[in-house]
Amino acid sequence: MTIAVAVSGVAFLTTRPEGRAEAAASATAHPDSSRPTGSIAAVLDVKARHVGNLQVQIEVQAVSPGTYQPITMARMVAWTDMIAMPTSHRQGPITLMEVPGKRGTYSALTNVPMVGEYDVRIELQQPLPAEAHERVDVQTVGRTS
Ligand SMILES: [Cu+2]
Repeated sequence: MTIAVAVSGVAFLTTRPEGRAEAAASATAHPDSSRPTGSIAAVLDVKARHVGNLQVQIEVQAVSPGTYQPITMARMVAWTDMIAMPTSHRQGPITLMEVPGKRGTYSALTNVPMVGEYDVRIELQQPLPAEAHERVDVQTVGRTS
């Protein structure tokens, strides 16, 4: 399990009205965090596991920092890349769908081409940008781990 924190950028804040709204809301919630840039935008808790037959189950919980309110109706994608063979079979974007009944939790099931260790990169695109990484070890094809 990885807990990653992403930071909102200046470009995002100046080009996206909802980015400004989010920053304003977060500033209200945390009086001490009045910094205009570099404020924490989202916390992504990423889990990735091999479920057998080269299939990887990805689950991500997205919450607002401080309040830990689930971030719902987000647009989120994943990329997988084999660590020992960078970019040779990179896959994505893989769309993660919000799990019914689990607000702020997103999941996807994907295939990797061969046994090995993979980097799973999660990209939260809407309503605010955030990124997180998790490693998953995909061993013998039939194994469930
Ligand atoms: Cu490979």
